[in-house]
Amino acid sequence: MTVMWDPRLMTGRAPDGPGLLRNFVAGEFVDSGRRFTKASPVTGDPVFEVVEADASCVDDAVTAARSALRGPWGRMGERERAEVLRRVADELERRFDDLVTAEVADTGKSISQARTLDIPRGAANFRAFAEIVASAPTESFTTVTPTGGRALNYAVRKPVGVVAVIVPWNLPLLLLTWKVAPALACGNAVVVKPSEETPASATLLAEVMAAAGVPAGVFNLVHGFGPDSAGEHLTRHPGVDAITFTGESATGSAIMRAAADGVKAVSFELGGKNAGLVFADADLDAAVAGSVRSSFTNGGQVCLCTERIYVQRPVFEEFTARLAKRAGELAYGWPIDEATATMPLISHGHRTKVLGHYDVARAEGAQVLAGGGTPRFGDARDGGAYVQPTVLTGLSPDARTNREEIFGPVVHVAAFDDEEEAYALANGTEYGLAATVWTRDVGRAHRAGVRLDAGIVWVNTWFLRDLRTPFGGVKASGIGREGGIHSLDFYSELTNVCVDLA
Ligand code: NAD
Ligand code: 6OD
Repeated sequence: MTVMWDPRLMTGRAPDGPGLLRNFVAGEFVDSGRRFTKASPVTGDPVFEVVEADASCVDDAVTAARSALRGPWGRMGERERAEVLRRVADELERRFDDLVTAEVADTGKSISQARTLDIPRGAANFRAFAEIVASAPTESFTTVTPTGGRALNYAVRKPVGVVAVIVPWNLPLLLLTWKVAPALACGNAVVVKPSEETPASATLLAEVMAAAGVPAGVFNLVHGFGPDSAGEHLTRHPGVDAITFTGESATGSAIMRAAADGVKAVSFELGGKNAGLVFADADLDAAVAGSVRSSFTNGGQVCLCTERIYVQRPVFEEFTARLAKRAGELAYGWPIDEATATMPLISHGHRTKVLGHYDVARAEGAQVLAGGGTPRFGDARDGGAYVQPTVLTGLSPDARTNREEIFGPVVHVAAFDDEEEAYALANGTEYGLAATVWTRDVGRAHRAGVRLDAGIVWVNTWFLRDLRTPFGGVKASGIGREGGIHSLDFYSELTNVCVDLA
């Protein structure tokens, strides 16, 4: 049965039974291999059946991508490709309601977040990279030759080839389009593997690609898991030229090993243990409201979420009490209620992991200032994967709770005395994705940008991201930068042409 995108999917029910989501290869939906069930995070009930791509399906997808590069797609100029990207954005906007249904059905996130962030950002990625590729600067140099003449050097941007795009479940369409849009803008063909937890919006994206006139084989989709499944088949495939991956740091290591065989280029956006620094001179209302957002948005399941907050001692008690109160007041509700501010975790497996971290924190001696357990609803949501938004304090910087990424709605708060100590605490982790600083001191704001070991430093805000800016992490949080022209550097190869003008 094909999927009807019935809005009741958003409440964790498939009224006519779970619809079938298939792979998309060479412009056709294909049904081969085993199937797996996708359960709703809201109720635990099955919402989709998904076809798992086997090695032969992945091989077909890579072959289709390679052959698309030899067709009309490979002969298009930047401006024509930019026009195709704009048509994809138009079509994403036309399918807006279906995409919202798909995203909420897969993740249990609130309909208001899907409507204001996930889906619009998906379309915005295509519009942004249409502009960026059409206006990318070129460089040329003249060189004096040994005979006293001149030579002209200029760089030609070419596609890398077949790009494997592997993404996680937290912001499924947003993170997928953030990679597919620049890859196509640069003239590549892609084989995408969404998370096994979020197959729906990627399947809709395949329909969107076909409707927007993207040539067959330029966009291919394979569903499945990582090891011994579609993910590993893809990363080990000799026909893949480059791999762009967002997910856990440990998975990044596994993919890097697989990529080593073919010396494939990699771009990695990985895990984090992001710090927030609240200085005594901060606007405390803004710092509390911003920290609620940065800790609990999307159920704490954003790589950029804050899991450690360090507060300057004079305002520590007040800030911590206000944060804990606000965490306890976050509105539970069904995803389709506009006022809902919480969401379930993605799966029961992930809930077990997050609750395990709550137990570790208690065993380490943490004080639980808010949450710490699971909510009870007295309805079908009791079958879902909910946990309470949680605020902890009392642990040392080297406690497991302060070192390991939890990826749930939980934050630990501790005090610091001076700026040097704040930077040392924030930097005292193997990760380095993002940091947030709350201060009114302009000098300190700029110093923090230099002193913090992170790919992104936000001052008096959080998750405000211009798509033209570089994005990525340092240390175990990633390799490389995507965003704006930095994406073009990963998704294209530069050939320098040197012409002797004598
Ligand atoms: P994950 O690493 O478990 O899975 C991500 C994707 O990789 C999935 O599609 C999965 O099927 C696939 N995969 C897993 N093992 C693989 C293998 N051996 N070979 C090929 N593919 C494989 O991550 P997740 O649980 O889906 O997502 C949460 C993680 O993602 C967190 O660590 C979070 O911080 C990180 N994340 C990082 C960013 C960023 O921009 N830095 C953004 C979002 C999420
Ligand atoms: O700004 C974006 O669109 C972006 N790349 C966000 C990443 C969020 C990670 O979970």
